Amino acid sequence: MRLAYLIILIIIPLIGLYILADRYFIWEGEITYQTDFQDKKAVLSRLLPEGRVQIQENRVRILQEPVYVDVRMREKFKNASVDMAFSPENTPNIIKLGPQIGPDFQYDLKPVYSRTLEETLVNPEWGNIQEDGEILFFRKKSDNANINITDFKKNLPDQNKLAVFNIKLENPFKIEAYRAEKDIKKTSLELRGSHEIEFYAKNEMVSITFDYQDINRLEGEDPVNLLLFKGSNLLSNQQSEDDGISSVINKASPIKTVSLERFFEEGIYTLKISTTEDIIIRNIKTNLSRWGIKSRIYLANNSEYKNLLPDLNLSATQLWTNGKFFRARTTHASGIQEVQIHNQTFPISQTHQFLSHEYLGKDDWIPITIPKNDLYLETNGLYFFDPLVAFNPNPLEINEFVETIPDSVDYILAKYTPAQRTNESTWHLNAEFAVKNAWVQDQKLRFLFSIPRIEEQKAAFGISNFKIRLSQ
Ligand SMILES: [Ca+2]
Ligand SMILES: [Ca+2]
Repeated sequence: MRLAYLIILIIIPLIGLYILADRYFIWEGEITYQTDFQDKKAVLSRLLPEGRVQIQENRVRILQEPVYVDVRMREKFKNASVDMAFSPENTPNIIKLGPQIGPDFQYDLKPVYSRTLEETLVNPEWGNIQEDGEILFFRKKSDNANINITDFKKNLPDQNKLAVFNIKLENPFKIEAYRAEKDIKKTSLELRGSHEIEFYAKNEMVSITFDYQDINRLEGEDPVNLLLFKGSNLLSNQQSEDDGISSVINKASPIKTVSLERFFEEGIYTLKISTTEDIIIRNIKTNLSRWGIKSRIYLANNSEYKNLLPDLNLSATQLWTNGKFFRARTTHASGIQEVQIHNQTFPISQTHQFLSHEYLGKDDWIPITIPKNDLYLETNGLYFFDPLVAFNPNPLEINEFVETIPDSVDYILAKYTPAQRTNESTWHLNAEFAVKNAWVQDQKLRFLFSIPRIEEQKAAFGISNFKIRLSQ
């Protein structure tokens, strides 16, 4: 009898207090939440928006992106460590995850999964060494006895032989037998919206001028920003104002000009033209002898714009690239066409849909012919309007487009935590995030999954358990 009283009066309230305390207080400066995403929890939301996921009996499958989960955050925490159990079946090429760090779409995303790297880990042709969260993959055919990551970084191989993942290396690119040009050459091009130019200069004065027009087809002002970078360092920033017309009048401004002139020490530089899609860049005039347009190009010399820009030259565009993976889209019926990529036909057969193409040959430089333009084209390299200015300053970056490692690549340097292969049907992903300066709203911190190309690849990311440990 006394024992029963003891239980009722002391032990049960103690258990209750412990449960409450566990929910509302933090033990030892850390707290762990977990969910299978089947139900909404007080501390973790489901994966949202609901229309992008499919709930199955033992897992939730992400089919479209982005999706997010809200984590309750009543206290300040410094770190979040995530452990996800997932199905390795039909995974997407890349998964990025990260906390919100500002309003709207500001997330500190980092790649937490790469199918290409996971496949390379078990590929018998490749060996690897792992040090401090970094992995160096090497082809077994080459002599790699006593290789280590620290020495490898000090003495990098030729960039044609190297691929990188989630890692920034000091760019050692140099051209020994280089002659600076003084003459300014004009290249006619018709580019819509923001573009980036990457170039090499060597102790020389460089002048770069763009002519552009504002077609005033979209609501809003159309300033043009010219941002110059060396690596991630911003060297200069200049802004040209809108033409004064921010409404939709479908009338082009007269030609306007932005230019940059300065001395450059030897190195690789990036010039970003950041603007709206009302701006059509008409040409570039420069004495640069090595330059290309980086990753994304949007060609505007199509009949769609002829009424706005009557002097538009509608002939086919001829480009060269060191890229290997392509994704393209047109937004107008007049852009339906057959693009030639190194003698292979890449049909752009419908509007508003991204189509992908992978070049598996061994050539370093690939010609691309775009008969009708009006094409938004992405690649993992540079585009050149003239093969004489072509150069290859960067190692191949393994991103969402790279599904096959080209034969020319002998080494891959990656900052990556491999998945733990718990058993055949369940693997685990582990990732750490700094959340000290994260954007917490209504005591909730949002984590976003960004899975580029998941729909296009008809892939899925099936999660059976999501665990997050927050610590101070
Ligand atoms: Ca506008
Ligand atoms: Ca305008």
